[in-house]
Amino acid sequence: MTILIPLLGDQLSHGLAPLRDVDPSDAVVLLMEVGDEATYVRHHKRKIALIFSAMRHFAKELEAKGWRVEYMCIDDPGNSGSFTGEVKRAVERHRPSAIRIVEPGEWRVKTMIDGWSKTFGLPVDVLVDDRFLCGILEFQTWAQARNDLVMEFFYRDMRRKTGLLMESDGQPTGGAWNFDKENRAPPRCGLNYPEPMHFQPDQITEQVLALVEDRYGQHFGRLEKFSLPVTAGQARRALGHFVRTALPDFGTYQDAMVTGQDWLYHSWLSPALNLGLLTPLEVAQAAADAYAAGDVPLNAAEGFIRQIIGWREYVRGYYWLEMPEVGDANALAATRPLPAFYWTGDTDMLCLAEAIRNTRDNAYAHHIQRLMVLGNFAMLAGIRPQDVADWFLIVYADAYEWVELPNVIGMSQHADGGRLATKPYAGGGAYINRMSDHCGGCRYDVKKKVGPDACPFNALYWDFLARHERRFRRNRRMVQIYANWDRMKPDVRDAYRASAADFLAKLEPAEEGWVR
Ligand code: DLZ
Repeated sequence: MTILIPLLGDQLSHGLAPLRDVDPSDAVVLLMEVGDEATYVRHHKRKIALIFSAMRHFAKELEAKGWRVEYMCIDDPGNSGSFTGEVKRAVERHRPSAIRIVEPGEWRVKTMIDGWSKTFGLPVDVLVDDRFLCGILEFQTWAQARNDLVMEFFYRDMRRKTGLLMESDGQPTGGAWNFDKENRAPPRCGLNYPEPMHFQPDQITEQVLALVEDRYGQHFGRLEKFSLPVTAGQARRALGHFVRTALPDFGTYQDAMVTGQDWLYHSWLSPALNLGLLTPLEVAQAAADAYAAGDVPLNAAEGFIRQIIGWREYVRGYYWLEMPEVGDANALAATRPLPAFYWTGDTDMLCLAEAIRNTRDNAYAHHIQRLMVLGNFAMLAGIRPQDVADWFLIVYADAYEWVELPNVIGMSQHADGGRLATKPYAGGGAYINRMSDHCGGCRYDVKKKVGPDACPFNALYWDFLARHERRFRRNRRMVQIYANWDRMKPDVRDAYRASAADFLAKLEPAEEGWVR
């Protein structure tokens, strides 16, 4: 009897659970390009192209390995446009005895799959996604034993579990778990930024690029110079290239921002990793091996490995622990719509314009652009967190809800009331000036505190803290900040608040209709 194995667009791993322990002659693997997934939010054109191209390449690789694959192209006649519709048609074609699928990456898709057994009258076997190092249930057990979800302790457990950067006596390599104090250097003159590995589109990718421009041409973003890896083989080459050329300086400069430099020392591997072209363990192992070989310093290897086996696994656990309620969380009662410039890039604030340009051109921005520029501005300005979350989900090629929502609602917008981060990630112009070269070329003056020429981050920062004083004043990590506020004369405080109000009153909202 035939088993139907639907594979979703971010499940492109040859070692995926339903592809193990099954005789390929007993199974039909179904990959589906469906309109609903491209438009439930209007994803960046480059993201859609990446997923379709990677899916098409993966289907060919499966066929070459002897699997019977059915591939539904977006423009196939009869394509129903949804996962459930395509699985229904496949069930009618093949009359399988069961469906086998890996748990999906979004709550929305999980609720679809939960209905399949009843709809199709078939057993639906939903397998654990063991590409992740920490299972959903394992994280729930970890979380239940604690009052607060401190990532650092979770990360240490993951280090012990994987043995990465661990000594035989159970102690962390180098005598410490974390070397972040060495990882906050601002950029300096004379640094050479290595170019990440770019891949020339092949015929499959060229076809997809034309199709996406034709169907989704009105979506945000650019397709020109598409060069992302679309196969596991390419992704592995990109990983090796990153480890050799950028990882040695990744740690030291991971929070730096430089005008015109879109990657600095970041890996740009997250799109491939989150599609399944790479596994988290092979990525982290490559960094650990480079350290063991003496090719990269410990602060770089440890900082990178923490992102992969610590933060990435932690936010996935948090997502499934807190959904669906966290999707609507708005602890700071932020109601302002997203500003239009998040789509157009049309702002005089150079740090924001640069981050949005990178986002539009590459469906990418690095971590500190996302957190301390785009996210920070949205939180200070009181933008509705669900607008911010949808924007981040749309514009980044690596964004699936399991990873994007905790990062936006929890970490960057503090909309979960501090469940994920004990303090809001708020910063004024001084932070951006310290960590970037943007302010020198900006029409705003970062040294000015208030008025039309002052960097808007300065007044917005103090206005945010004043607006949420009752919530944050007693936060132990913010005592010093409020002591500074208290030391200001009342007219200085009033001037900050008036300057912020002037700026916010002129903020043009994005046109309605793009947000869910
Ligand atoms: C994001 C996306 C897009 C744009 N298109 C498809 C698609 O046509 N077919 C598919 O299988 N997956 C697509 N995806 C990724 C899915 O949205 C993703 O697999 C689910 O949200 C679960 O994480």
